[in-house]
Amino acid sequence: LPDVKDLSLDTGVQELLVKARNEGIATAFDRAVKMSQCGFGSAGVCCKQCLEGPCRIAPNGKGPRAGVCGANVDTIVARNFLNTVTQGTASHAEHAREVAHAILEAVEGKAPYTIQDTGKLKALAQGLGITVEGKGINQLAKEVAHKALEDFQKQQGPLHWLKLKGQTKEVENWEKLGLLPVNAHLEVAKSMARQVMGGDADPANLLLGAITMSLVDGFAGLHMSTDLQDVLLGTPKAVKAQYRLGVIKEEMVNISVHGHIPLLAEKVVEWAGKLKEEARKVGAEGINVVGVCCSGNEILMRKGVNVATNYASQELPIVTGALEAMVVDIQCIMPGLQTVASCYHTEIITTLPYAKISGASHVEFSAERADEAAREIVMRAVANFKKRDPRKIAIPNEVTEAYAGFSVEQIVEALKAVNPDDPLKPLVDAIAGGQILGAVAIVGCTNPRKKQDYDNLTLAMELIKNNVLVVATGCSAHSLGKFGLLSPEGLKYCGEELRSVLTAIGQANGLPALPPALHMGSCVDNSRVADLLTALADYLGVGIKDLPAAGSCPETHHPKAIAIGTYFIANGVDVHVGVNPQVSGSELVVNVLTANKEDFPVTTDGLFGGKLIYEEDPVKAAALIIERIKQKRKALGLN
Ligand code: NFS
Repeated sequence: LPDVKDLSLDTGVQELLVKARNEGIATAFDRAVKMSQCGFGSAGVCCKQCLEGPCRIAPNGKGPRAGVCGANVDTIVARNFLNTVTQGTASHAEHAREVAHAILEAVEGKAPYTIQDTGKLKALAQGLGITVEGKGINQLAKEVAHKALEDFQKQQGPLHWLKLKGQTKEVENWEKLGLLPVNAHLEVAKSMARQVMGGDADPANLLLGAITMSLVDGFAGLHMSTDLQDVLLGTPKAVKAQYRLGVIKEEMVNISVHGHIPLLAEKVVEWAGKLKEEARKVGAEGINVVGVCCSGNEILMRKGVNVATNYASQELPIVTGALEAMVVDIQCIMPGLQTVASCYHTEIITTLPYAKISGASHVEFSAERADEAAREIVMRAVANFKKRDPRKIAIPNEVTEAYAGFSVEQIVEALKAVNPDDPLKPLVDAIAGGQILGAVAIVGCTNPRKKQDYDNLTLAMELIKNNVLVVATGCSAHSLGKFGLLSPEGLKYCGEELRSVLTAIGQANGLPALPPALHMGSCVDNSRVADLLTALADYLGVGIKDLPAAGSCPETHHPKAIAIGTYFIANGVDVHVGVNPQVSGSELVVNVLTANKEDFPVTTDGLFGGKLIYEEDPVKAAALIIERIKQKRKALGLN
């Protein structure tokens, strides 16, 4: 097995990997070493769509050039890509739908939540064409939730949320190309139908299908989730919190929340506060909730809850021996958690009827049962405190301070301190003047096949050194948080000009400076990144595709990340991935997704203005991104 130093940059993770190995426990990092990657799957050339196969087309030119049905490698690779995007989209759309239902149940008095951001609710209602005057908050919320649910039902016209949130010039382009999605469920079903044996066999058409699917992801997934969550749970404002495994406290009952849809996580935080006394009865000092993955992001953004770790090392909070419960909902939850937990006193608690793990406990969560379920989960954790084995406890002690909570509203608020009448102007001026070269969103995951946090951090460092403004979401934001880039301390890594801009904005707000990377939230909150780009494009009267901006997912692992990336490409934003996107088996697909428009007849670059950049080395990737940013600056007439 490799040295733990090569598996993660996080010394706390390294420490616990050694402990796990000493105790004979395998983690994702060690499983990744033992599991060799299938060469056919890696190239995207394996087809499992029917029982004539599985068929595969060898990338080296040897063997059959078509499957039994006659599908060639381009069809197979394009279809597999569409499948990946569809999986990601389905996850995000279900997320949004759950929140829409929760709002309905809340305003009907069936679920214990109350609308938190009435201003945002009214703005949403207005944008959706709902009459606002004379209506109470609950009535408005109900109508907005109904509009949201129509995006899962209606049979004609584009998604409401696309009309609401799409940038005008980009929407015109999608319409011209006939790509506008109608409803999320319809499009997911249609995508599955076109992937079926004997369905769509035209690779270019399949890739356009992936674009439509990604618009569902962006609008009925990301935007709708964020918008409705902000209405129901509050729009994030700047918060300060701590990162790394040291946030787990030996004297406390520790509960980690892990997953994605914040309805449950919020309630666990609430009940942990209410049940402190129960913890004292079992000899603990209190109850400590820590975040993992995107549930961690959600409660960090809204409640300032500390974050223990991100995706690849999600098993390691258990290895501290001091975690009483890990409560999960859906997405990015390793089934291996239960195997690790069975070596400790930790209880893994699943909560959704369609996302269970065998051997784990199950406490069913729904918006209606939110209080009951959260109470039971916290009480179980409290009861587990006494089951600890003191000989197994080892908590790494490092923590890092970080700021988060940078919603677009918060960013605009901060800019207002510089220019109250025209808040975007200071930002646009800094970009136009070259103090800020461009903006990059570092997004997405960590992946046990890559040294954890290393690529996310290295890429961010390269960019800020070159005066590129960095915003971050998802598990990559956690990577930056762990190593100081979400704190003003990290300013020392910035180029001089970027540092002076961030310092000036920070000081106008009574802070020493803004951090070099702004944490904008979970993966669905990539919608906030899109909102920011839309605001800048509208301000300048151009398309998003014209902005000197890019996205990067250096340590990609999930289909959701591919769906989000495709959504940004559809908006004209270049998207870098640092992990093989599994399309290399088809030259055609590779060219459509990655070539410059001058170099191939049909490309996403030509159709939308954005392309996929695949580069595993984060330093080289940063150079490629900066190069494209400079090209876009030039096209805008900027130096
Ligand atoms: Ni995004 Fe968040 Fe993390 Fe990747 Fe998974 S938790 S939704 S997919 S691994 S960033």
